[in-house]
Amino acid sequence: MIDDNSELFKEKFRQAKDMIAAAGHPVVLTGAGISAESGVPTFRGEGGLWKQYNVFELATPEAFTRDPALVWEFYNWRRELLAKCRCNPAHLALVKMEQRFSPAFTLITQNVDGLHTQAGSRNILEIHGNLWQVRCLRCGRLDTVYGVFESIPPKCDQCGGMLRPNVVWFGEALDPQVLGAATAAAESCDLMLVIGTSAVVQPAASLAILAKKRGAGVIEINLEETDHTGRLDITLLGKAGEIVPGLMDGL
Ligand code: BJW
Ligand code: ZN
Repeated sequence: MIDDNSELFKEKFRQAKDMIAAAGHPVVLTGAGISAESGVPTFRGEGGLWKQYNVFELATPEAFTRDPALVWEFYNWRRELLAKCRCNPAHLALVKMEQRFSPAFTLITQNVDGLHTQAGSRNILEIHGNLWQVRCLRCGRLDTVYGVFESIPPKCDQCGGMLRPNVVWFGEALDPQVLGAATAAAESCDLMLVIGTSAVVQPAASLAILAKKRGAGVIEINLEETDHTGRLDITLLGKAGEIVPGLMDGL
């Protein structure tokens, strides 16, 4: 349910709809909150722990070097959980938005869950990688493997090297091509929707500020206020699964 049913919320919602309808080349930036209603745990909510481990201490190259089997156990657990999750009305509403604006539409996601692809979005920049992809540490081969690995850490079919999840851990550089495309989209868009991100992880968080500085209208949708709130044009507080379909209704 949209938690704020006040006249102010209705006015902001109406303004947001008008901004979307008037956009020429919009960008959407999503974070873990858009998948929360699909059952995917967010990072900084209650889902910040796995067993007794802090997920931020596992999602690092140092943790993988120290104990690759432990880190793979964590990723196997996430693979098992994610296999049961399905895209929700917010993901589907963004497919509708892409169809309305395509080809002048870019979806930038920090999520590694692949749910935007499952929903049917096409022009997606997965700036933190993808949980279903693996990369060989020896030969660099990229592969997509669904399901869990029976033997961990898993080995490359081609060269026998150790595989790692093809995601971006803290302290690692984002793929320069993907980040370059995301930055270019943020610099040149005339509207940005920022959905379900706590806006604390860089460089993703700066993309919304960059879009705003370059003159785009920027709308935030989140359950709660974030570091972005007050720096953007409109913040709509509520569930992405309810607000985003409402925004695209009649588009
Ligand atoms: C709902 C909802 C509902 C809930 N509806 N809303 C500048 C200053 C300080 C530090 C740095 C800096 N620049 C770089 C850094 C370091 C670091 C960083 O940002 N640290 C900060 C935390 C302080 N950044 C990096 O290390 C990055 N690398 C880098 O910059 O490299 C530079 C370099 C260059 C050249 C050579 C070498 C290095 C890499 C960042 C990688 C982030 N990786 C992770 C893990 C991915 C893999 C995996 O999943 O296993 O990405 S961390 C985690 O955070 C994940 C997420 O994509 C990311 C963002 O989280 P997100 O999506 O915002 O989720 P939450 O949980 O935080 O928030 C959910 C939100 O949803 C909340 O607001 C809820 O309210 C809301 N919500 N339900 C709507 N139903
Ligand atoms: Zn290999």
